[in-house]
Amino acid sequence: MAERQRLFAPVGEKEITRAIVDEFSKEFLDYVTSDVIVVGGGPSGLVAAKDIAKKKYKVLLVERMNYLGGGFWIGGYLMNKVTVRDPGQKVLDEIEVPYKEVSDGLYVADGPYACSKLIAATCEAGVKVANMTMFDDLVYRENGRVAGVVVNWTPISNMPKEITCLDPIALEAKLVIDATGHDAYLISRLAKQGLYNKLPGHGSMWVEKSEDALVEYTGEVAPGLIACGMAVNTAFGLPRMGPTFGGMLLSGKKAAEVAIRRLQEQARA
Ligand code: 48H
Repeated sequence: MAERQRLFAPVGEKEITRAIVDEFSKEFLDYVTSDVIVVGGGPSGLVAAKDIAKKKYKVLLVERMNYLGGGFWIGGYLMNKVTVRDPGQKVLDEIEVPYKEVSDGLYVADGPYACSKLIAATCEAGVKVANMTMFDDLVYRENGRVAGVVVNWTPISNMPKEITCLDPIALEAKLVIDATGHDAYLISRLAKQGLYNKLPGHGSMWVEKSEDALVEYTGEVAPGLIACGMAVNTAFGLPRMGPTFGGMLLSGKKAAEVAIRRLQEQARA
């Protein structure tokens, strides 16, 4: 190949590998313990993580996929326009997402625009992300308090179950948030161990009831464990709301308020 003037800096493979391993390891070590771990990077988890981090708490967001956003990229039926009912648009205002009022109190925004702005706002607030990381179990203390999560790489969690001894590791936190959507993985884990009532699953669609109920029921479901988003509907048998997201955004905000209050109480105790 003929020598040309270089466009890029003369950095080779080993430096690139070192940069990745070094930076990842330092951050991961630092986040072995956090103020709050949010599991699930859909709309409710992103808003909760962002609002808590904005108050200068240390927040780790655990997400099983390589991308964040959960169901917020798509409005419904694979169509990428997301809707919110008043007052959900206030969160869109906060993260500077444009929208259109299509009827009294109903707003439509672009899914990719809204979702990417919410992800950016979450990162800008200081939230760190452990993606490709699957929630596996809770860390539980004898005083009945959830004190962290047990995680593994997503590809490892998806290996055939007959392959054993690929143990997960634990991350500690003062509070944990279940934002895993319809499956409510963290609360179901508690339920499987008899530490929480059997989960009823979410009810059928009734948008006018569901979003109010979701925000009302968002909160601490067990000592140290807060639920937000669709996980709340699943945990309390609340109706679903279908393809509208104001409830998710406001549930995330309420989860953050509850978490901040608890962290302040813990600091005073
Ligand atoms: C790590 C995990 C694990 C795990 C799941 O589904 P989401 O978008 O959740 P919400 O509650 O923020 O929003 C719900 C909304 O998208 C929706 O589905 C609506 C409005 N439905 C209404 C209706 O009637 O159906 O995001 C959950 C996130 C995803 O990114 C998952 O990949 C992640 O959690 N996740 N991450 N470990 N075990 N399980």
